[in-house]
Amino acid sequence: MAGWDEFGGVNRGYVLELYERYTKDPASVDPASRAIFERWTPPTADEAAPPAESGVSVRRAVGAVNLAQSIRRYGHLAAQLDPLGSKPPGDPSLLPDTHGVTEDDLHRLPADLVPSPLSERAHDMLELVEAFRRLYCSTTGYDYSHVFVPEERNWLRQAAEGGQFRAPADPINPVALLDRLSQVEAFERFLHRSFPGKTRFSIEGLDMLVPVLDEVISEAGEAGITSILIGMAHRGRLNVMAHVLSKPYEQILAEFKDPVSSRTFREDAGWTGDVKYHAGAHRAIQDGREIGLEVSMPPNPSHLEAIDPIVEGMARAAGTTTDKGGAPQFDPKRSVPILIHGDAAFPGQGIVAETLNLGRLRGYDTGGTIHIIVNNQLGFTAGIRESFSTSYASGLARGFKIPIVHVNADDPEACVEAARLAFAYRATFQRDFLIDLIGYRRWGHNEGDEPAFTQPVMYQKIAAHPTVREIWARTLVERGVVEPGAPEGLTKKYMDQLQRALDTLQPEKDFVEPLPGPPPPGAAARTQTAVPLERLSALNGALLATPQGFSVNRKLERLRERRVKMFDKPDERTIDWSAAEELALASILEDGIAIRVTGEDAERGTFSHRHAVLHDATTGARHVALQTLPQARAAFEIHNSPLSENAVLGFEYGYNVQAPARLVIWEAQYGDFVNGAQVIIDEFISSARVKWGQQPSLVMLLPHAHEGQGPDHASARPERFLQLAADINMRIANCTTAAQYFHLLRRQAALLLTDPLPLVVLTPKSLLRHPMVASAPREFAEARFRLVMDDEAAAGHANLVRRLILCTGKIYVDLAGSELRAANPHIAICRVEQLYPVPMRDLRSLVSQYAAAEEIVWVQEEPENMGALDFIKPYLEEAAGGRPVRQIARPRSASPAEGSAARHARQQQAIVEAAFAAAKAAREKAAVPKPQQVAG
Ligand SMILES: Cc1ncc(C[n+]2csc(CCOP(=O)(O)OP(=O)(O)O)c2C)c(N)n1
Repeated sequence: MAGWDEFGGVNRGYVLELYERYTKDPASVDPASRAIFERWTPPTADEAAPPAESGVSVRRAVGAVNLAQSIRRYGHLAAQLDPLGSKPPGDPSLLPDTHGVTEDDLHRLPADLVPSPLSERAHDMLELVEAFRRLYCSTTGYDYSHVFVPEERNWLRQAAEGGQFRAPADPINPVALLDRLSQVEAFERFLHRSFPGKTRFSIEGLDMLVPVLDEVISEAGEAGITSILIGMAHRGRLNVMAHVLSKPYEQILAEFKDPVSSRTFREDAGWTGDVKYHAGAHRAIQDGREIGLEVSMPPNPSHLEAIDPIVEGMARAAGTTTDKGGAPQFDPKRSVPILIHGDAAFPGQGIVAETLNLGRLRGYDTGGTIHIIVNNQLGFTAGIRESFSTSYASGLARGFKIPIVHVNADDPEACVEAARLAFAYRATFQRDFLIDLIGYRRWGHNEGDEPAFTQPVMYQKIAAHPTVREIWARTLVERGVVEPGAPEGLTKKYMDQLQRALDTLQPEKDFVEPLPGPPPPGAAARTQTAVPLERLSALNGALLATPQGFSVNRKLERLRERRVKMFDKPDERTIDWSAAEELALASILEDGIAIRVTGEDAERGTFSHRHAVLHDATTGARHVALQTLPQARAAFEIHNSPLSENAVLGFEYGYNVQAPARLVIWEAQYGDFVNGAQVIIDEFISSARVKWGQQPSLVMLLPHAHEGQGPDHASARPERFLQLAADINMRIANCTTAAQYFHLLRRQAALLLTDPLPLVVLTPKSLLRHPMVASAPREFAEARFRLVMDDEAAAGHANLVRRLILCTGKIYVDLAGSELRAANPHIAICRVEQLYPVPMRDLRSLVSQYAAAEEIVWVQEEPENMGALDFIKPYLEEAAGGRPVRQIARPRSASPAEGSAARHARQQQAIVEAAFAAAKAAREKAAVPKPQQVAG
């Protein structure tokens, strides 16, 4: 027999209305409903229909139900969410009139028309509607209706209406909460008094952030979580560091004193440090448990929200085990990411949407993030209607089906309930939850800023508005929980504690900076990376094995057949770029180092070269050879990333710094797109070491070369990386053979723990399959990474060489493969395979070998204002010892490459011809027009 459940999540009022229509005219309802109604027993009075004695029509009963449902759905629009008292927008659907019912009707209808824990306690619909209003239109706005999964929606509704996360079911300790708020407020007041006008980005107006975090952390501890990662910007950061992460007051006060003389400024490491509200902090909580809880807040740049994907990557790494071969194991019950956003930054910064989009993807899931918008209703000077087009600052989260609770930050009990709800939902469904903590900003954007210039009315209100501590203290006195005067005693206690800390401060001693150790000099050059032929051959065999019955795509099968014979002739160039990569990764796994590879289409490879994941030609089943390798002693994972650079690169950065012993590789679709992640490169990858002491070792593979595909499929912008290169902060390579790439990857893996540095590799496109780029097996077994590569053809007659060409990357193949080469034995073509750190010793020794060379020529295919030219020229001049250094390149240009393949070919040919042209003629040919004068 059909019953209510047949209608799934549809509300009962609607069903009754539909049924009434059906009884009058069955054809007036849709066929699916008609089919159900044919088998349906209309609800009895007990169940739903208005009792006959109520005298209320079905239509009005439907209206009553719809009213109740509307309050559930839209009640948040009438909730008092703004502590400053602005009027909520409200909504007509919250009024009985809109639904054609009166209070009298409601009074006569039974409450259980709408099933709810609250209807069990209500005598009639009127009481239920009032209870709904008290719940849904209070200081909490439950914004859930966009959650599509019925199970989740029911859980959320049950949680709100059942009240199990608030007192009395789940009591809070009111005095402890007052104590905490006193501590939070005293900290800010003390800094305000002691360091007037100094920027601290006070938490005041959103003080409840600290108890909210306390609550989440304590729930996490009880649930056995071992790692909490908090990402947040400037606002309230000092307070959170002091109280949630237990950063000592002395250290914070010493930072305010800014004792220059005490700094162990280390010129060799280029240490710059960072402002105090960007620093990171870490706290370990043992609480008698065998495995404690680590709470960490990584350092953060000024760039708002850039920390989001980094925290996600850290949480993923913290929850992942990689100590066995196969795929890594991710356990969502080990780590929890908490992201604290600004109300202007959350809707404004695109990286937020990119990060939210990672949430449910296989390679990026972190088991749910707890988001908190610290909503002070301002973004610097901009107001709400200047900052977002959604109704709330949190609007973006709706599209990702993230439940949202808006909560008035002046209601401590409501805030604590929101925190509990967030954690419980995350623990139950492993999904994101968002708390929109709505408060205000007591001072200007920073403490030296005058907010009344732009928000005079708001700041008049704020000046007269009591703090949340005062409000809570008054409540507790009124409730008789604390004695009058006791709250002031708490504040004094904390002010005194801070004063003592300041009085006894020894700023130079108390100031501690997380300086990184300098990289061991020369470690990279000494690293052994060769792998014996037998070992390589065994790995190759294992990589080619497929599961019983697995049918490999026919085209791929042919390629794989070639690989079977790869080691038959150790001195023939049988190993191409992608085989070299796979062998490098396999040998690294055999060495016990876990690997994570991601990037757009990284599994197959943009250029259809990698095929790290095979798909059975008939069933589509996946086979990942690097996960079935018997030799592997650590886990391997590879994922196609979503179409993002900024968040995805940030995520890998976070994963890398959290798990520095694992090799993390990110590949750009084309190198050109890497500038979509410029913030991550500038603020983290290149400078985190000298600002914060982080030691990243992320690998970035950036396809780069001029191949006639237009301005946007040519350049990974090496000039940008070279401009950022300083203080030994990264390695930049542009290698030209498969064996070189193999050794480079192996060297990176070997140095992860002793000499970690990010590695930027400009990788080939068309050269992936070029015979000149392939290497012989012996080069894998006997050599190591060469920073510079001599010209083997010319080295035997170095004394005859009159022109020494130096270049990097693909142009080498164009030059060395040119038909002009044979006729020019007096020209040597050498390669700089590592651009940074500049291999000066090798360069000097190479140049001195060609003592008869009259000129050194740097040849590049990039325009003169791009590529390595500007960076490398001074080094070449130094190595040249007085001999002239010339350049041949595309003319200076605003765009990296030509939009036409024909023009590209002509330009490329011109470069090659210029490189081989007779000296004088070459100079004329290479002369580039002077940049035009800019008017004005
Ligand atoms: C990407 C970026 N753009 C601009 C800024 C400059 N800026 C610093 S704070 C701020 C306002 C942020 O407002 P909101 O997100 O609401 O946080 P609040 O400061 O109000 O807590 C701006 C624009 C920045 N830090 N980062």
